[in-house]
Amino acid sequence: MSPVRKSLDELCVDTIRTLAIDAVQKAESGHPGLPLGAAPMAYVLWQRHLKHNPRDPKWADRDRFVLSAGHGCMLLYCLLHLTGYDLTMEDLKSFRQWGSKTPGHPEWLVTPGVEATTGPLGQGTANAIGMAIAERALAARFNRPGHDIVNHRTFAIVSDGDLMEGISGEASSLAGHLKLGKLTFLYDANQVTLDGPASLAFSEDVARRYEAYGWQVLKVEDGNTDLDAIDEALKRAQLEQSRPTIILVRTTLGYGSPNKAGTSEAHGSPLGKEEVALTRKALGWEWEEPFFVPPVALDNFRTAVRRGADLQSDWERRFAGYEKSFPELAAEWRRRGRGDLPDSWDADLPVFQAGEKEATRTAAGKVENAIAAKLPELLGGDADLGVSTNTPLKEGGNFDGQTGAGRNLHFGVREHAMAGIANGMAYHGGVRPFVATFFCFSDYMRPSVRLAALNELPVIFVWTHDSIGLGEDGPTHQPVEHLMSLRAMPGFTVIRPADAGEAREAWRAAILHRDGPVGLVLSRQKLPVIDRRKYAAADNLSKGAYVLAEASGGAPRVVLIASGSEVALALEARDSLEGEGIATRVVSMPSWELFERQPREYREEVLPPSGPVRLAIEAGVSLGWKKYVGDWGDSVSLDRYGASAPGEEVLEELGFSVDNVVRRARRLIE
Ligand SMILES: Cc1ncc(C[n+]2csc(CCOP(=O)(O)OP(=O)(O)O)c2C)c(N)n1
Ligand SMILES: [Mg+2]
Repeated sequence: MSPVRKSLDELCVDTIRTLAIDAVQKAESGHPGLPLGAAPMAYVLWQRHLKHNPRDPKWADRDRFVLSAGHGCMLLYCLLHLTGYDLTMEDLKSFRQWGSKTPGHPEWLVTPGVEATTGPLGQGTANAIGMAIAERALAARFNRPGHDIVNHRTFAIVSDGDLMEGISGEASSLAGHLKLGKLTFLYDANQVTLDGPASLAFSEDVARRYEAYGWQVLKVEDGNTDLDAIDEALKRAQLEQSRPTIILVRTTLGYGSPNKAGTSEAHGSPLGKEEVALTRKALGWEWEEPFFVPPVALDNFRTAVRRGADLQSDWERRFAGYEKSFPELAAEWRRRGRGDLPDSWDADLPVFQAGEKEATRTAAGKVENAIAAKLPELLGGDADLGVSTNTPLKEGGNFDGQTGAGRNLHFGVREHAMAGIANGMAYHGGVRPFVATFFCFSDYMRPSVRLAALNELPVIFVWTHDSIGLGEDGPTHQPVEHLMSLRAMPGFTVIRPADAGEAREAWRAAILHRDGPVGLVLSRQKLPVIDRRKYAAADNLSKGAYVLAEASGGAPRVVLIASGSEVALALEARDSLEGEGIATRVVSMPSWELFERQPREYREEVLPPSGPVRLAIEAGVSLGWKKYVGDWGDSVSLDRYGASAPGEEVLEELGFSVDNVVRRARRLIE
C-alpha cells in the first residue's frame, strides 16, 4: 500500500492506531488489536457525538462512555489524552507500569475520564445499562417542563467476548425490556477472540438475538474505513427513543498489521518492532518516530476542550435558571451530587420490642422502607424474590425505563446482571442502589460484587435466607461458605445482624458506609428481639463487634462470639454456663470489617488477647475463625453442606443447640 493523502479524520484515526501500538510495544505488553480495529468507531463517536468536557470529567450531565472490552484500554487512553483529559503523553508511555495512570485495564479510581473499571468481559455491558437506568431515574426526579437538567446518553463499545458472556445477555435482555432508548452499544464485530476465530465457539446470529431482546439493530459493513457509515448509524441510534440500539460494526482485529490482522495474534501481545513498522507503512503513516502526533490531528482532537466547555457552560446556565425556579430540587441535586445525606434521614427508624420474634429480613425491610421515605436517591430491586427478601419499596412504584419513574427495579431472575447494573448506577452517581436476592445466590453475583469492592462503590447488597436455618429448601439454597468467602474479599463489608434491632443498625451502617459495598446478610427465620435493657444497645453494631452480655462478676472464663441467628443461641448457652458457675461473656459480632476499623484498645477490650478462652458460633465454615478464637479457641461451625428439613431441626442436628455449645465451651475450659 503506498501512502495516500488522508483526510483529517483519517489522519486522526491513524493517530489513535499508531499511538496505541507504540504504547503497547513500549510496555512490551498489552492488546494492540482492538484499538487498531475499533479506532474509527471510537473516533467518530468521540469527535462527533459524545457530549463531554475533558476539563471536567465529572460534569454530571455528560454522556457516559464505557469500553466494555477493557483489554483494549489503549484505545481509551489515547482518546483521553488526545481530546485533552488530564492524561499526558508521559502517562501513555508508562502504560502498564507501577503507579501509572494507564493500568493494564481501565480503572475507575485511577484514570480521569474512565467511567467504569472493565476487563472482566461482559461487566461493562451491565455497567452501561446501570448508567442508562440512573440517567432515567434522575431525569424523572429532577426534570421539569422546559428544564431538561438530566439529558444524556450512554455508549459502550462491546466485543465478541463481551457478548459471549452470560451477563451481557441478562443485562441486554433487561435493557430491551425496559426500552432504554438512550443506550447505544457499538459492537466491535471482528469475529476473532483470544484463542482464534470466534467461530471456534460463537456462531449465533447476534443481530437476531438483539432484535429478539427488543433492540434496534444497525449494521456498518466496513468499520475499518467507512467513517460516514458509522456516523450515520450513530445518528439513527440517537433518533430512536424507545429501544436501545446495537450497531454491529464489522472490523478487522489488528487492522493495518500486514501479518497479524484478522488473527488472534493481533489480540493480546505487542505486534513486535518490525510489525509495528510494517503496520505504520501499511496505514500510510509518514512518520517514523514513535508516539508522534501530527499537530493538525492534535488540534482537531483538542477542539473537544472548547466544545466541552461550551456544552458545560450552557448546561450551567440552564441549571442556574432551574435553581431559581426550583430551589428545593436544585438543593437536593447538589446534595446528591456531593454524596451527602439529608438532615435527620435516620430520625424515625423503627424500633422493635423485646419479647417479640422477627426475622431480620422482615425487620430490615421495614427499616429500608423508612429510610427510603427520607432518601429519594435510594432505589433498587431484586431478582424475582422480592416477596421473600422484603426489599420492595412499598410507596416506590415499579421503575419505568422510558420515563424513569418508580423506584423498584424488577431485575427478573438475572442476579449477575443485577449486580453489574447496580455497579453502573453507582458509577453514574446521584443514586444509591441496593439489590437483593437469597444469600446463596450471591455466588451468581460475585464477579460484579468483587468489582464493586475494587472500585469502592457504595452498592448495598441485601442477601436473605442466610444459613441452614432457612430449612426445607435444602443444601442447594443453604449458604455455608458464603460468609467467609465474602469476608475474604478486600474492601467488602459483610454485616450479619443478630436481631431486629441490629437489622436497623445494619441498614444505618450501610447507608453511612459510602466508600465501598456492603452486604446485609439476613435471616429467613424469626429471631427473638434482644432485650436491650438487659443487654448492650444495638447501636454498638457500628463497631462491628461488642460485648452484648458481660460475664457475671466481670471476669469471663469463656467468651462466646456469635453472629446473626447464632447470637440468640449464644445468650441461651451463656445462661446455662453461668448456671454451672462458668462466667461467660457473649460478644455479638455482626461485622468483622467494621470491627477491624476500631482502635486496638477497643478490640482488645471486647476480645481480651489473653485470659478467657473463646468459642465462635456461626452457621458457616470454620475457616477463618482462628483469627478471633486463637490457637486455643474453637468454633461451632459447619464444614459440610446442609440438609432439607425444617430449619430448627437442621440447626439442631448440625450442632447449633444449647447443649452442644455448652458442651464445646466446657471442653475448651477443661
Ligand atoms: C471474564 C473474562 N474471561 C476471560 C478474559 C480473558 N480475555 C481477555 S480478551 C478475551 C477475548 C478476546 O476476544 P474479544 O472480546 O473478541 O476481543 P478482541 O480480541 O476482538 O479484541 C479473553 C478471553 C477476560 N478478560 N474476562
Ligand atoms: Mg473479537
